[in-house]
Amino acid sequence: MSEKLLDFRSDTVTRPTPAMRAVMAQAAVGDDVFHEDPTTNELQEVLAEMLGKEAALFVPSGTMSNQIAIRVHCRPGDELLCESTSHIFNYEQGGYAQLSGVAARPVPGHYGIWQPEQLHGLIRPEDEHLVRTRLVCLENTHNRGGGRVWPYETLEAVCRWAHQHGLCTHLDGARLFNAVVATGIEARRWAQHFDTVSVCFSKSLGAPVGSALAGPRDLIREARRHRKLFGGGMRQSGILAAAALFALQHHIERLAEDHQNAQRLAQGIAQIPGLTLDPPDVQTNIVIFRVDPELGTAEQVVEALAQEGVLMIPFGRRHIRAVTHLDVNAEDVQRAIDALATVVQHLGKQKPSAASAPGGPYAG
Ligand code: TLP
Repeated sequence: MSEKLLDFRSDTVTRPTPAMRAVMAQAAVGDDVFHEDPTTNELQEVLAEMLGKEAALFVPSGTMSNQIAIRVHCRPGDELLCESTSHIFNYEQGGYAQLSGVAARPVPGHYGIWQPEQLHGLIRPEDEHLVRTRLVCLENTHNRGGGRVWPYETLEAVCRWAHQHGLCTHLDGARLFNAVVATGIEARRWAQHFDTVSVCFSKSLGAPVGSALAGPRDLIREARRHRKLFGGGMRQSGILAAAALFALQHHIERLAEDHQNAQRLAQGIAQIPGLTLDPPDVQTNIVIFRVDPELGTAEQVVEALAQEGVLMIPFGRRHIRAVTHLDVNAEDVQRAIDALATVVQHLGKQKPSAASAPGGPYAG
């Protein structure tokens, strides 16, 4: 196959652009463990300002950023509330328990979004048998919810409830800037409702590595200690921070293109028999769709699609996720739709043998 491989598995797959590489190569650097890396210091200041927080800390990954946040807010024996499909609950190896002795109480939302009333009554009373409810974690946009943006008033109400009850709030804003572009609501307005906010540069913003945690100065000072403990103290990190700064300057507004491409992809998918969008509407750069069991499993569809040069990712047995990003354009989206249509037509025709194959790897 001569055509390029189209990678819709995640927005983490982007390669730094030549312009981004150029600023990385020229970045002023020093030893960041000595607080002497000027580019990292600049990134932390710029981001703190964008989020309306006192300070920020550059860290290697979104997972580390979330786990450090949990550790600054909680003590062993505390409990955090999070949405059942959140990244913190599902995809961080229960790091809150492994690393910080914290319990998590998952609360199911609607495509990742809660109604404030759902939380009423969930705070544990003071009793020596019980964990102490301490922290509420939200995710915006919500990955597993199909890139859903929290309705602003709902998010505000949840955080107000948390603070009124003495709980801390943390935002996993791995894709916060997608929510900013989708709604026109500035990052600092979203961020003002949270004690700490994590953002990722390595997802939709297109940087090769890095996330940051922002919050009050004393908490970020503490976060720095935990980063060192977790092995995340970096040295000439300015090379990476330069890419993140470049991404903040040049790659936020263009997220609108990714959102349009996701819309195009969703419209194409909706026309293909056997595939159903789930959630039915696409708000940002993530498209999740369901595969009719008659076609086989999500994994079978993804494998067949890869043969056509298009990569997507199975999300469970029935769902597939596709993410638009800097390295795919409208033409690529059309190719992906055509490839999906071809694959579905082919698998549909194979239906009788596939359905009757007993005990195969995907049986049941
Ligand atoms: N998400 C990855 C996978 O882990 C699923 C992806 O491809 O979407 N919060 C959210 C909401 C995320 O989506 C991710 C990564 C993280 C945190 C963790 O970031 P990293 O991978 O930098 O540790």
